[in-house]
Order: sequence, then structure tokens, then C-alpha cells
Amino acid sequence: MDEFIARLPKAELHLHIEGTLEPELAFQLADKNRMKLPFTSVEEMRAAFNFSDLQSFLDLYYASVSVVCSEEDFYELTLTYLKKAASQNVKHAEIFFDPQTHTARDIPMGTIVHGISAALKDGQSQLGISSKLILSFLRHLSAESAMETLEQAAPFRDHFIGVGLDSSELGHPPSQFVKVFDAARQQGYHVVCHAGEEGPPEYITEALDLLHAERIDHGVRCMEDPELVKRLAAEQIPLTVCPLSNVRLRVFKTMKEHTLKQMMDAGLLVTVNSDDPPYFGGYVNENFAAIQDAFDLSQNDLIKLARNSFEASFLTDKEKQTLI
Ligand code: ES4
Ligand code: ZN
Repeated sequence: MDEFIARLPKAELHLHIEGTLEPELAFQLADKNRMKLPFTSVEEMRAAFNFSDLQSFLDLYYASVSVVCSEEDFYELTLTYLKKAASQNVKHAEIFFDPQTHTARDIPMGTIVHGISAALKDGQSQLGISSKLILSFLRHLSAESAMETLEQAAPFRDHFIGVGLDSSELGHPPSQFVKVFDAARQQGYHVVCHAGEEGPPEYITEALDLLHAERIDHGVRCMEDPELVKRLAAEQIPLTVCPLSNVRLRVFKTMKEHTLKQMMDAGLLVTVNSDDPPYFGGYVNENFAAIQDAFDLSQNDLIKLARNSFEASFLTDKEKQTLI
């Protein structure tokens, strides 16, 4: 089955570029930039990847990425991920970046976007992997800060195709961000939103009705609301599920308790993604392997999930045909 998973062409739709920083690269960049990580070794850093909830992960994620500073650093971070993804037969990736994490430490928007974008271009030409970028606002910061970020990104609009909303979910509902998402939609951006990871099903409904999200990131808590499940199935709203992330952040105690198979059986448009792979113990193939093992999924189930990933992407029908 691992061979079968490895050979499946896949699209990855839920991946935070900041969350792809492997400890080895973190130490390399810390040395180069003469900065200190809150760990003395790669091993000590990896040992700290043991989280109690979303916030305990985010604290470490924001601290670690502070060693990524220059355009070259963003390039290296991104190209390293693309090489790994290409090696797992990921044909297309829609990648989040969190500009506020970097602009807050005085890194210009242009440095971030140009570094990532140059790597995406080389990923296409050197590795044959197609990709798009999605700017994600941090929901623990204010709606004003999100609007300011959208304005700062305006000169780079050709570099990204959509906006998203991530970070600490509880207490930061989508309804707080209506204005900035309205503005983004008017500017022609696609809209996605993290909702129903730790937050209640109502946040998913808000993301759909108030932000007009085309895709829900995580969305697993929809299963607590049968009416919402019916709606998500009827409208075929894609859900970018991240199984290893959910277990590591204790959304589910074990993989066997994950609702992924029930979600598939309910007719939801489920995709499988890696979120922040080094932190959660695997890239996309490891996520597929973990759910295959937990639910004894058939080859047809795996094909369906891989197909869904292209279906749920923002690729045009023509682009999809060239990739699958
Ligand atoms: C994230 Cl797993 C997850 N949830 C919300 N925001 C995030 N940012 C990076 N990873
Ligand atoms: Zn995420």
C-alpha cells in the first residue's frame, strides 16, 4: 500500500510554508543569521514537538520561523519543501504564507513574497511541480492588521491567488474578518478559511456565509452538526483535512478516532494534507499511510482522495488535465 500511495499523483491544498521548517534547516539558518533558537540541538528541538493543543504548537511554530530572515532564506525554505513534495509525487501545491509573522519583525512584504515566489518558479521549471500561493491572515491579530496586510500585499498581487485565515481559532470567529475578506473578494482573490479545527461548527457556517469561503481548512468538527454535514455534502464544499495534525494537536486522541472515514461516507469532498509536516510527523504520503492503516482504506478510497485533491484545487480544468 505504501508503494501505491507513493505512486498516486496528488495535490496538496493545506500546507503552511512556515510550518515546513525542518530542525536541521532551522539550525543552519540560525547559525547563518547569528540568531538563537530556544533549543541547543536538532534532537532537542524535535523532542519538543509534543503538543497539548493548537496554541502550544503555534507558540513553537512562531518562535522557530524567526530564523528565516532574508529573501534567500524564504527561497531555501520553499524549495526544500517543493523537493520533498515532488519526491512524494505531489503534482500541485497550494501553499499558505503568513506575512504578519514576518512583517511584525520588520521583514518587508517584498522580501517574503519574492523569496517564496522565486522558489515556486524554480519548482515548476526544475522539479515539474505546479504551485499557487495563498496569503493567510493571523486571526489572533486584529481585523485592522489583516486589512493593512492586504494593502501591503497589493503591489505583489500577481504572486498569490487567494486569502485564508489561520492561527488560534477559539475566540477568533470568521465574523470578525468580514471587511477584509469582502475587500479581497472584490479584488478577485479566492477565499479559504481555517474553521472547525478546534472551533465549533458555527465557525464553519460563518466562514461560508460571511466570508464566502470556497474551501474549508480542517472542518472536521462539522461532524457535530448533521445539518451542516448535509449542506457541505450538497454544495460539495472541499474540506482540507490534515489527519496527523489533528492527532498531534489532540483534536482526536488517536487516528482510529479520527472522523475522516465517516466524512467520506457522508459524501463530503475530503482531501488529505500535511499542514506543518515536520511538526506533526509526516508529509502527505505519511498522512495517507496513517489513514489507510487506521481505517483499512482500499486502493479505490485512496484514488478517490487523490482525485478529490485535484478537484478541490484552484486549477482550471485544462490545468488539471495536464497534471493527472
Ligand atoms: C496551523 Cl494546524 C494550524 N491551525 C491553525 N493555524 C495554523 N497555522 C499553521 N498551522
Ligand atoms: Zn493549517
